[in-house]
Amino acid sequence: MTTIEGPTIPGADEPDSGRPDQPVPPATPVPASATNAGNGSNFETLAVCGFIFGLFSIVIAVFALGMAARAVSESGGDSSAGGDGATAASGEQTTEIVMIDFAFEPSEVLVAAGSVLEISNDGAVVHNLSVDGMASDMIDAGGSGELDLAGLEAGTYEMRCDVPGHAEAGMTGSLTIE
Ligand SMILES: [Cu+2]
Repeated sequence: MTTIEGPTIPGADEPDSGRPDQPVPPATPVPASATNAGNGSNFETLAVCGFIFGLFSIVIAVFALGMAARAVSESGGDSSAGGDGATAASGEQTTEIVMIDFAFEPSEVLVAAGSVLEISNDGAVVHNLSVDGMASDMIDAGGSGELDLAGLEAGTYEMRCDVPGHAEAGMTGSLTIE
C-alpha cells in the first residue's frame, strides 16, 4: 500500500511545485480593468452621469445669476431711496422736499435759479415751507404743495416752517440758489 503512493502520483507528493505554476493571485486586479475597458455600458453610464452633472451645474449657475441680479436690483433700490440729497444738487428745475414732525428732508438744499420746490407733508400735523418772506400754503398731513423760487436771487437762505413753535423745534434748513 505504501509503496504505490510515491511513484504513481508525483503531483500529489509535490504540492509546493504546483502552486508557483498557477498565476491566480496576480490575476485578481485584471478583471476590474478588463470590465471597464471591455464593457461599453459602463462607459455610457459614465457619459450620462457626466452629462447630467453638467446640466445640474448649468442650472445652479443660472440660479446663482438670478440671485445675484436680484441682489443688485435690491441694493440699487436702496441706494436710489437714500439719494434725495444728491438730486437736489443736480441743477434740476424741480426739487422735492419732504416735511416731517419737525424737520425738512433734506435740511440742506441746493437748487438752480428759477427752481420750483415740490413739497410734501409726511408728518402728522400741518406744516409749510417759508423762504425769505416767500412761503408755500399751509399743507395738511399727507398733503403736498409747491413753492416757486423764481423771485429769489442766487444766495443762501434760511428755510423754515411758519407754524408757531415748529422752527424753534428744529424745523429749519438752508436753501442755496446757484
Ligand atoms: Cu411745521
